[in-house]
Amino acid sequence: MLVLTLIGFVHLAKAQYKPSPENLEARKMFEQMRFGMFIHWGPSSLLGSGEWVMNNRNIQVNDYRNLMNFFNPTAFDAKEYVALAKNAGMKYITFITRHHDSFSLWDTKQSDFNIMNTPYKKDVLKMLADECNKQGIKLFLYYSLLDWSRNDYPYETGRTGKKTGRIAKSDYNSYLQFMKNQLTELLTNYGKISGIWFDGHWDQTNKEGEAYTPSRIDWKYDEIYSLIHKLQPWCLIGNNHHIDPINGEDFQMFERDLPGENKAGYSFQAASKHLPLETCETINGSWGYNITDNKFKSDAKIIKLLVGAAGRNANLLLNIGPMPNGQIQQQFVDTLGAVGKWLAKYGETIYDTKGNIIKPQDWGVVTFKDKVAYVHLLENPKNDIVELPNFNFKVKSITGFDDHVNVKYTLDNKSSKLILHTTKDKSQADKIIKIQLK
Ligand code: JFZ
Repeated sequence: MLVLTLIGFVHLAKAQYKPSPENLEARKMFEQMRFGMFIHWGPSSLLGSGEWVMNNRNIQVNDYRNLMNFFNPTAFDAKEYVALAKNAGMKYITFITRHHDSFSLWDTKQSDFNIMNTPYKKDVLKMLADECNKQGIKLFLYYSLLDWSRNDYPYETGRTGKKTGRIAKSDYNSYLQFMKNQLTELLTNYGKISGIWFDGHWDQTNKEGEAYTPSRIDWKYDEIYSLIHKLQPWCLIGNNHHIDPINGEDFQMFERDLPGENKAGYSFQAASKHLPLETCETINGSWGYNITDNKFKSDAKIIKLLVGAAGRNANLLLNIGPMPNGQIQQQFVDTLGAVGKWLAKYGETIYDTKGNIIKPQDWGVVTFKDKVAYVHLLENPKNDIVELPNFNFKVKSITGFDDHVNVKYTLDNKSSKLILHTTKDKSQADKIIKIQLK
């Protein structure tokens, strides 16, 4: 019995992922950044209907390949993209290298459905990676596990991309090898990669929210993840699988919801207490370029999202879907400019702060850095009273961030409740109050 138990332990210990020191350091840096740019772009952008157009219109693989003949993003300018992110106060970019349609936006030797075979003929990833390096922006790569074009992807058990005309029997081992080869290229030829953002796991599960959601295929994540960590130990792995983190992952992501919320219906999983967190959102409602989507969120709404994420100890990964020629539409540029302007003034209350020390409240959130707590009023407090429960700190001073004027407060030591007597102007996205702690 004892021997068996011991063998079991040894086995478990072996399987348990132990992040490297570089990786742990990278997680800390990831949390400090708080704001990143997501870029959904590729030949699907040509159709102006979002990145799911191949699936939604049941475009056959051979027909879809025609897009390669006229994807020619002559207005793409890596320098401009990176500068746009930087001026918005973003610290990293997560770029789509290959989405579900299977098109590769780099010079890959593993598939001829790639950017080098378009009239453009240039490696956009290389240009972007070099520019990120120059301008001090970290680069993360989105990589789809799901594929709507390849025959070896197990589409038979998938729930999307079923009508793209595939009939040959799939072969996961072949597909897995293909992914490993591509990931090896990505992690070898483009310098330091800060993270890989996987997506598509959910294609092999029942719909989110249904009780029974195991995957119908074994993705062999241990093989994929260990390859990545072997090639670049600091590279953070995240997977948009909408379930609890899997062994080998370094951060947890939420799609269209702040950690702990589930308005979009993808986030039934709880927020990890150990891993860095990230929420991704769109500026309008679409990831890839959508010519009719004019539901732009206001600048205030985006600022509230960013602050709401920081207050929950999470980063915000905000998306742009450039136009097919590589140009970025004015509405996105304007919003990013407005957020950048806000961050230039209030960045100290967001970057390198900790959230979740005081739980999010009806009126907003609190971020902490060193001996300071920043109270973010995102909604008008009822009766001009802002209650901070479980406030187990000593107060030195409480002032408005903008006007430096003292804020009236009472601290009930018995219940550890801090009460601020203040209100906020409706036109303000966020009113910040600075609490200097003893
Ligand atoms: C995924 C992608 O499908 C989408 O194109 C985009 O890249 C986004 C960031 O991530 O979004 C999902 C994930 C799951 C479902 C739908 C969209 N789903 O389960 O139906």
